[in-house]
Amino acid sequence: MAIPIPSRQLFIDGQWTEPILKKRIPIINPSTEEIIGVCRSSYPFAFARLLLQLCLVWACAWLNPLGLPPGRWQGGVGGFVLDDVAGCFEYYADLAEGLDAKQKAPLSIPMDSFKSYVLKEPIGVVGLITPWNYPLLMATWKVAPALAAGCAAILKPSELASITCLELADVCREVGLPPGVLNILTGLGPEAGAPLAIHPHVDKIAFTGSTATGSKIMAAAAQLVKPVSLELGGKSPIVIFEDVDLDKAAEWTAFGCFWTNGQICSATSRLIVHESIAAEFLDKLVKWIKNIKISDPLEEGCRLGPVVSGGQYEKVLNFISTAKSEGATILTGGARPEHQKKGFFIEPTLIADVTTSMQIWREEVFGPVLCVKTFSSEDEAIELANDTHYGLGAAVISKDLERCERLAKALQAGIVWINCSQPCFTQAPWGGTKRSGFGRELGEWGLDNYLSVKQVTQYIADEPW
Ligand code: TXE
Repeated sequence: MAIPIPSRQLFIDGQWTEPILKKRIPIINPSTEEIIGVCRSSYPFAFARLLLQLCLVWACAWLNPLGLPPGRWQGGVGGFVLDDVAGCFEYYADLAEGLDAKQKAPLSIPMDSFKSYVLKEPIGVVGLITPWNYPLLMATWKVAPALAAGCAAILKPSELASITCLELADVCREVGLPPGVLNILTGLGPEAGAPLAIHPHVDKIAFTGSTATGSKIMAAAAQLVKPVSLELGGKSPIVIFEDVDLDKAAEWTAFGCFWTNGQICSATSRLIVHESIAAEFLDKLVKWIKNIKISDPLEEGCRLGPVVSGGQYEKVLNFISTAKSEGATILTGGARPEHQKKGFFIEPTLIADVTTSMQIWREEVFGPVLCVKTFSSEDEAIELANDTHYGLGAAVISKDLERCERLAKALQAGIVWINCSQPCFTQAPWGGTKRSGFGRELGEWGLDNYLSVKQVTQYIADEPW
């Protein structure tokens, strides 16, 4: 079924605006490789001053919590994971309501002649740069807390998936968000994203995407000592102990890596399994993987669609061929499915005989590729799991809950899942350690990302000090 793609411009100061740059970015359906729409490419230097002045005005004037009727966010958004998107807006609207009450509570300080309290204030104008996987949800994780904090925002979605984000603009108008509070600029990273990082009137950058781009943004922002929060790549482990129910563990393992085609920063793409059950477990896992239905996502029963783009398709296949050339063994998958003649489809792939120096063990694939190593002791499992520059997620599967708790402490990751992989809740902090970035999205931590803490201290004694 063909889905009509609305033709959109840029959303600035509450208006659909034609960019000065006439460049168009084609939108390609990854299932059929057909061009199904175009997206505008902006070049903010041309109108940056006007835009940012407008944002500054709103950042100063619009400090009150959103207070929007939650139900209305559900209408007209369009796109993926709509409940999560709506839930996230509702959650931050509620948190914002309580913000004033939490402020001004007196601090306990050791001198009676002084009274101190804290004000939490909007950081100002924030640049929100988001990736193509879960485009609307990733944008919402930033837009909702930023607006709830009272900031004015410029959202720069990925050039590969901007359309659903642009739909947010109509919702903003529908709910009466004042013009200029949320602006949406589409375009390429270096042209539409990079200027936000170096512009003096953008007070903070929140970014989700690759570690390489995150590092560039951090370097640019450092020139102005501009705060950044970064949610970057991952190479998350899933550790399977010998006491597990093999079927359940196989299902969580497959889900943890292949859900959304492995195109999730937190995908548990390194399987670390106890040697005593490895053969039987891998056998079950291979059977499970072979049963995954690969098709156009619009087809009934689809479990795995195409990867996002031709570039990503080539990149993932290169990872697989490098693994083979380095001596690894493909247990299942490794190629385009025979029945899919068109589209960027790749079979879910399981790779064994991996060493810790191989590219497939070390680098984020961002595709349906799982690699496996075995262990013999808990210490060895922890060492293998932590053997990565990344630190986003980690999963441990075992019936021994004390052991799971020990691993939860020992694993170097921002999120640890016990007896599951990938669940994500609006109330719980999300983010990584090491090269997976810093700062936390979601929960109250997500709101703090956009608030600046001000200490106010008053001298209250009569006599001179
Ligand atoms: O990501 P980028 P891309 C991984 C994945 C993928 C690779 C590249 O492996 O193959 O990254 O994908 C904007 N200044 N992940 O190119 O470059 C860009 O326009 C400012 C992992 O899509 O990180 C987009 O809006 N902004 C990841 C956003 O940054 C810049 C999710 C992300 O793009 C910029 C996505 C610049 N210099 C890809 N360059 C995850 N772990 O969640 C680009 N951008």
